[in-house]
Amino acid sequence: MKLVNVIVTGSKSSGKSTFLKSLSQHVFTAPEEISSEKADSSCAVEYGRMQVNPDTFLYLVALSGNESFQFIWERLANGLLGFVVVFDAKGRTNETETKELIRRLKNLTDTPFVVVFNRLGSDQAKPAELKKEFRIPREEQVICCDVADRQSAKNVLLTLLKVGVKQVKKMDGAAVAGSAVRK
Ligand SMILES: Nc1nc2c(ncn2[C@@H]2O[C@H](COP(=O)(O)OP(=O)(O)OP(=O)(O)O)[C@@H](O)[C@H]2O)c(=O)[nH]1
Ligand SMILES: [Mg+2]
Repeated sequence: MKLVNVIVTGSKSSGKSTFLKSLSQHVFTAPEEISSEKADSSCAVEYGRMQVNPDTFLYLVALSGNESFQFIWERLANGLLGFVVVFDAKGRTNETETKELIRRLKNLTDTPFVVVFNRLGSDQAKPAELKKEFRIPREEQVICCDVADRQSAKNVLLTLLKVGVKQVKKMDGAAVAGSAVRK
């Protein structure tokens, strides 16, 4: 049996649990909260489980985006497909915190990530403008979504996979270019 993880993160009330519920056959919360001495606080970790084929389970792990809980990322690194950062684009609360989270992700890891602009109305800023404002490296890393809608949430996972595939292709290209230079 194979297990793969996706970390679903973001600020408080951004829609992480709703995203899990839309996609998962089972949702459960870890019995004990994880504490962080750094912040002198604790956070609950929620898991959503999806069976993607007879022997593969995808675990969506909802975690606070607060820096104090970043150490959990390393513990989930085994089989980690990537990160989904959820931002409540309707309320636009915790904007600074979300920008900081994206900055940390870019600096710390090459693991693919996508940023979900949850509940972005048509009258609000366009994804390209948000990409710029939130300093998100690539166009395909930005996705508008209503996390309460299963199909919309599914598109987020597909987008994350596409970002990962594109990154791998780019690495292959770089390796070929490198070997050409060496010859
Ligand atoms: N209609 C709709 N409601 C949403 C959506 N996303 C979040 N909500 C509502 O927004 C609130 C917060 O959503 P949650 O999914 O609990 O957010 P969270 O990020 O898990 O929150 P915390 O775990 O407290 O940090 C809930 O009342 C949801 O019903 C959405 O895409 N559509
Ligand atoms: Mg939650």
